[in-house]
Amino acid sequence: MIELYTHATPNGHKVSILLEELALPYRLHLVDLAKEEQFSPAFLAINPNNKIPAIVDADGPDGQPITVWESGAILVYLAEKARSELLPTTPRERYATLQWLMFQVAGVGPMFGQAGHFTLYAKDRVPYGIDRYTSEAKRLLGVMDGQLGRHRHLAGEHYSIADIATFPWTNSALRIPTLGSLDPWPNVVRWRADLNARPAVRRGLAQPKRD
Ligand SMILES: N[C@@H](CCC(=O)N[C@@H](CS)C(=O)NCC(=O)O)C(=O)O
Repeated sequence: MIELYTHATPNGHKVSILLEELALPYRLHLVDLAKEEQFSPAFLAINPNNKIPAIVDADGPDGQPITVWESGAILVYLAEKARSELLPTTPRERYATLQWLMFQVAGVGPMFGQAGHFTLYAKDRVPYGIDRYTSEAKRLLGVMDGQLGRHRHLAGEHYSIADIATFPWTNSALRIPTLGSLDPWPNVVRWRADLNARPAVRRGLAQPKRD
């Protein structure tokens, strides 16, 4: 059984979507960020970086329990555990998948996150921060749109953990007022519709239930 420590955020949804796609049994533990539960000693013993998501798998690679945090590492771990083609084994497809996964973890997540922070949550209105992160979010959407105009999915024709990692962040992009709709990126809109139609994606997005 996999223990998933999470909250209803894009980074948390990546893991619940993949667990649903893989049909791996898991037990969900809500780490309520609004109550700062990520700083509790119990959670810090799991992830000293005080961020969700994190997993504990009682049946690790050597049969012993293993803890994994950082969403990208968790997606790789789970796909490999399940021997899933969501992380292909052929080298060319595998590196394309890891490349687009890292594009999300190092680029899309932090930049969309900052764009959301400066436009929705910053105590003071900081035009420099709003402009800087909005234009970087738009640039990244343009990169994705170009790739999705050439290929059905981010890493090529196959659906992969790179799509699963990126999709929830495009949901949060819809809430960034300086981005508004995703209509300027029609290939992203088409790809989002494809993913939205997947039952496992819908189930994963519904976890954990918001209070
Ligand atoms: N690079 C990390 C980012 C995780 C992250 O930023 N998690 C946020 C929620 S989406 C969090 O737990 N924030 C709580 C905090 O920073 O105290 C990953 O990909 O797992």
